Amino acid sequence: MIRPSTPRRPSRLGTPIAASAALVVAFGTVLAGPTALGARPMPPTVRSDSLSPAATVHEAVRATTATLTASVPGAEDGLAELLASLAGEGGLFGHSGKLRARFVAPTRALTIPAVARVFGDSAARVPGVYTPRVEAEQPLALVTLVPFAEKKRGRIGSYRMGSWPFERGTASGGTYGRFDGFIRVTPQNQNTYVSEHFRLRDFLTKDQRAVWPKYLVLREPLLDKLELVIEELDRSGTPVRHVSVMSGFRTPQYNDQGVGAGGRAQNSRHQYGDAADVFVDNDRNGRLDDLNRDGRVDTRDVGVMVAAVERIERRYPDLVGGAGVYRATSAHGPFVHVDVRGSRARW
Ligand SMILES: [Ca+2]
Ligand SMILES: [Ca+2]
Ligand SMILES: [Zn+2]
Repeated sequence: MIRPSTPRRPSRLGTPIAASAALVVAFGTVLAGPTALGARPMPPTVRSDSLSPAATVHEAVRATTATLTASVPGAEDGLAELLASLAGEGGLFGHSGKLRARFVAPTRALTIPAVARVFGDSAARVPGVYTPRVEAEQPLALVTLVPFAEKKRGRIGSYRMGSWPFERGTASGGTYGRFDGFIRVTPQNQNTYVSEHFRLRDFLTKDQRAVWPKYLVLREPLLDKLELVIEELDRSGTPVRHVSVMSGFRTPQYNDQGVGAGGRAQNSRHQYGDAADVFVDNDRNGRLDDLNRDGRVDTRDVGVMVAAVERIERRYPDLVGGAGVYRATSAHGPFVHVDVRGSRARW
């Protein structure tokens, strides 16, 4: 399908175009949300039966790239732009290679005409979780976000969120500024894996249990860092089968309830979707495990996790952020706070 005259610009587009094309192939099927809103699954650009049963993302990438560059004027630029907005420093699957979802604002990459044409208009307009329709070596979901502006008077629908400091004109710089939007989490899509060890539901604010859909802010670099820390623990002799997220995203209205001495920070990173309070819990008893094997569970075991965080931050400076050690109280066991605020912080 490629015209012989199609210009190739590998130096600028090499890896990005390949990875973004994987998305184009991968997201044909609407898992939840859009269907309820009346959207139709888009027609596949590359039919899955035209690929071998063992088709990998890379094979699909090549096929779709060929189709796009041949049939859609400007597609190369569109794809490059799409990937630039998705891939980040670590590539499509992150430094860890373990990301299983990418989050995209509808106003951003997907409104590029070439891409909307391939995904179908609904993928750009309708928030939802889009899952692969071709067999892929590495599964990946595309999450189209709900625009921030859909929050009205502190709510989306009946889900209470409150207001962020940048809406009140305070603390609005850098990573404390406006973000792309919200993930709409439904009973149907809450089990979607966002990385190898974590699902959407793990990061939901722990209130309003009966209210659906819920809304979530979550950033891929946090997931990437958590996966790298798990890998680092494994590598250094602390096998990890399960990490429990005690607290992931916190809506401002929920966070505000816990602000005070010994409590939550007024402008907590948890409100920005890049922080999580976690502990290794291989035996799934709801408490941190005895990671240093001294017969006790205490902050020294949290220290084993912080040491892994330190090594990961040295290796991946773009994932630098906060690490905080918390001791057990009557309400919870010891845990570590991890975030990717962009500058080093320890407590
Ligand atoms: Ca445990
Ligand atoms: Ca211990
Ligand atoms: Zn925290």
